[in-house]
Amino acid sequence: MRRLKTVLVVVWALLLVLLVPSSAWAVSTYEPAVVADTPLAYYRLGEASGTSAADASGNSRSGTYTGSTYTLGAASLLASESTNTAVSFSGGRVAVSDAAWMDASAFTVEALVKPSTVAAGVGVIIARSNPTSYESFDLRRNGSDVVWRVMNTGFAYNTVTCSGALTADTKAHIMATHSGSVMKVYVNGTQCGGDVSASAPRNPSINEAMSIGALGNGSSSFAGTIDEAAYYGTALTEARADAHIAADAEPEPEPEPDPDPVLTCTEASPCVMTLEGQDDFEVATVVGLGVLVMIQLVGVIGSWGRRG
Ligand SMILES: [Ca+2]
Repeated sequence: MRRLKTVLVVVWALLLVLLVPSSAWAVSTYEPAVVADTPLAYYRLGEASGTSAADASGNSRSGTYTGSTYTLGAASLLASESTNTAVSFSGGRVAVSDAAWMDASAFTVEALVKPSTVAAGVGVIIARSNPTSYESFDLRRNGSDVVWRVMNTGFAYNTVTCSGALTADTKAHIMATHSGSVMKVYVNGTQCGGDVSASAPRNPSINEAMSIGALGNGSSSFAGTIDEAAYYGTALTEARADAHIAADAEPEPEPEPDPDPVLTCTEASPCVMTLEGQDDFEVATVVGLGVLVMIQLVGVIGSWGRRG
């Protein structure tokens, strides 16, 4: 009897595995690609409420939504994952307090953006700047250009400009790097603006907060959606930009679900029952499991017979 129970439990477990739709196991494909590059901080910006912006890097370096004009729960800019939302900015920002972990001598900033306008004007995507004057780095929109500028230890800016890289209401993946001596920008996985030689950045030696969506004093705010903002302590390569973008490939469309199976009488008197609306694979699976159960039952009955 115990053996029969074991067989039935196994059969039910198999049926459950087969019946749970595969979409229930769908997970983000972009997040692990980012985390694989060990970001110092990674803001997915998927909060539905509250003022804390969680850090998905595993380093617990949360930021704070601040300023009056930002909207949580904007449509995700990831093609592969709609459930982790984004933030629509128009004056607010995410502030991340100054800390020693920001003081990298080589670094990368990355985000998905969807500007609501590319008209003349500036909108900061990610910056590390103090409220009044000097700053460390600043990735921004200027009109339709992407501009990456980093202040060096001589208090001068080194700048990469990607002309006309942005279109209004169109998403773009942006990665900007500083190796300590060379700055690069990749928009949608393609380098633009060329290699720019740069002096050593001030970044390792300053005490300034980081902010997403505006400068640290709230000015030069970005108008539009920002998503999946990350900061790394190394200069990532174009191959990694490509890998992140590839990881965000749109999922295969879900196949049309089979209609509920229906048992119908296809011939009257005597009634011949037909199972409709079930594809061959599922019918074959059920039949196969049935055969397995029968084999086990025969074994159990046989062993009872031998005992008798
Ligand atoms: Ca997100």
